[in-house]
Amino acid sequence: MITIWTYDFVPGGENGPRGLVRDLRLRWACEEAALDYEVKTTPFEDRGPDHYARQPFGQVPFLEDAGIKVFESGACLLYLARKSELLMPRDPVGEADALQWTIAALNSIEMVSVPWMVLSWSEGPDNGLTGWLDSRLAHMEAVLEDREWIAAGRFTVADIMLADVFRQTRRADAPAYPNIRAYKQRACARPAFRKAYEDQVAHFVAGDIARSG
Ligand SMILES: N[C@@H](CCC(=O)N[C@@H](CS)C(=O)NCC(=O)O)C(=O)O
Repeated sequence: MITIWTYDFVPGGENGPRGLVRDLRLRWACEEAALDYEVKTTPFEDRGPDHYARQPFGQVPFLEDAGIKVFESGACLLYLARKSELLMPRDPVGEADALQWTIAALNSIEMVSVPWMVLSWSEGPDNGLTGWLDSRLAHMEAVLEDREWIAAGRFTVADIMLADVFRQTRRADAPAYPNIRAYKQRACARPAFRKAYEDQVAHFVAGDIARSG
C-alpha cells in the first residue's frame, strides 16, 4: 500500500489552496493507474522534526511505499510511474519523451510560474517575471497546437505534471493561450483527476470538522 502525505489543514476560501496542494499530483497518478493508496497527514501549523526528516523543506507531498521514502512531487510521480505502463510508456522513445516533458514542466515552466505567482502577490500580475513566464507559455501554446497529450502520443505521467503546473498558474488562463486552456480542460475532465480533486477537497473539509469538533 502506497501512503501519500499531505497537510492536516490548509486555508479554505476562494484564494485558499484546497484543490491545488501538490499531493493531488500523486493521488491523480494512483487513480489513473489504479494503484492502492492511502492518505496520511502531517501538521500544517506545527511542522516538527518528523516532518523535516521526511521533507527537508517542511513541505508536502511525500510518500512511502514498502519502506521506500520519496519527497518532491516530481520524484514521487516518476517513482509511481515505474509501477504502471499507463503512466509511463515502456518503449525507450516514449519513455524518454514522457520523462523529458515531466522535467520540462517542473524545470522550465514551474521554475518561473511559482516565482511569478509569489511576486504577483505583492506586485500584481504585471511584474518583473511576466515576460519570462509569457515566453514559456507562448512556446507551450505552440507545442500544444496539434497534440492532445504532451508526450508519446498518449496520456502519461507528464500530463499530470504539466496540467497541474498550468492549473497553478492563473496566467495560463489568459485569452492568448487557448491551446493551453483546452489541454488543461481535457486533463481535468479525466475521471482520475476528478476523483483526486474531490478527495483532496473533502480531506480538508473533514479536517475543518475535526478541528472544530
Ligand atoms: N518542489 C516541491 C514543492 C512542494 C510545495 O510547494 N508544497 C506546498 C504545498 S503544494 C507546501 O508545502 N507549501 C508550504 C511551504 O512551502 O511551506 C514539490 O513539487 O513537491
